[in-house]
Amino acid sequence: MSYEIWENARLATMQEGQDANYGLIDDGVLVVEGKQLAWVGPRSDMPMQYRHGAFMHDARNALVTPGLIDCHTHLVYGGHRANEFELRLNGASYEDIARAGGGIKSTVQATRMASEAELYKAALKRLTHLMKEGVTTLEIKSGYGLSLENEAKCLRVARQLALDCPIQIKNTFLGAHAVPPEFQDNADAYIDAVVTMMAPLQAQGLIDAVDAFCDRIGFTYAQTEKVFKEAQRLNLPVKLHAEQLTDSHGASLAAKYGALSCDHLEWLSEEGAAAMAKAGTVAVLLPGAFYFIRETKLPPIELLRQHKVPMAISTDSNPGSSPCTSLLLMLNMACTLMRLTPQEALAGVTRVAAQALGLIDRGALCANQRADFVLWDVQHPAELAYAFGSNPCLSTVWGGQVR
Ligand code: DI6
Ligand code: FE
Repeated sequence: MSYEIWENARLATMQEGQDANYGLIDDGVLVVEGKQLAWVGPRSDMPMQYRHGAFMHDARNALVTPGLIDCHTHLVYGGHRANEFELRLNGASYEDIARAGGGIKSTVQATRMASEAELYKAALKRLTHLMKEGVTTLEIKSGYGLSLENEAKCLRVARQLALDCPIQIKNTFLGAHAVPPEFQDNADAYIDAVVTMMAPLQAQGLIDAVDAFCDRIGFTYAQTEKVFKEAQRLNLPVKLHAEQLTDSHGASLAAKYGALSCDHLEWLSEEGAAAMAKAGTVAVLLPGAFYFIRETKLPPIELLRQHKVPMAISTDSNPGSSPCTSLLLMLNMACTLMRLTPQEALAGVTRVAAQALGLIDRGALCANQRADFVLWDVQHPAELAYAFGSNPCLSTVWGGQVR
């Protein structure tokens, strides 16, 4: 097979250990073979064998980073919640609205009413926006259907998006997101139903991982563990919405089940952080939700650093707490609101985000990784986190192809 060579690139390789300075290579070359990177490095070191018969691309001195990875989204849902945004501006809190039957439950109603085609159309718009900013892999959670039939409907939409669009999508089953109206006041019975949904969804090829919302407006520690036990039995990896509104010890529980990630984590304790470090669980920080529901308690970034828990950043794109389809904006907010360095933030949407999805074939620019990369109209990678409200993406290469 012949090679395609991208030259005149300034590379931020984001390789492990090298990202003290983003793994920067000033006059860099990427050699692509099929869907993979065959060689990455400075032009002066490139073995001549690759040049023979290769197709050449001029990156025109663009900055090149790995394709961005959005590792926590709820992209498929019906309707919107601008009305609740108004209620909150008139004094109600996010939790007040949830308890009064709004919140997640109102989106569940809209999602159940929507046809598969309507859900697809709405999600495609959001996906297109993310892709325009260089997102090449993302996760989509269910969790607004809350019955076998409606969860399957949403997960099929996510699978269809992946078939139709140049992007890879990981599906996560979040049946344990909220208690649906037909199980009102009987969360335990609903959890039993969630447990029975997993095997059929897996048999239909619709799920890659399992998530739950463990919090005072979500599910208890014991209920969450029931879900995890079944996931473990089915060999499905788990992750958790943990310690968003309270310390419910979700992080320790998730770590006990070898979770890929714990997400939100505003109320994470030292014990939780230590457990995550030991289990190799990634902390997924969601600055959009922190900002939009006006949290005042920051996730304990210093604690995560001390315990060497890898930090990923994601949009949490959803209608209630983060109606956001800009991963670049999250880079900026992770720095301004949560005080991550631009380098930590960029690792958080590339290498560490890949880890949060259990993917080892992407997230950095080096040989044998997927040829997923983005050309940016900026001089230095810190600019990606620094500027907000603009999109410097020039083009995106996904699996070796310009998309
Ligand atoms: N935490 C969140 O931030 C989203 N889900 C969750 O468990 C919000 C979902 C929503 O408000 O619709
Ligand atoms: Fe979420």
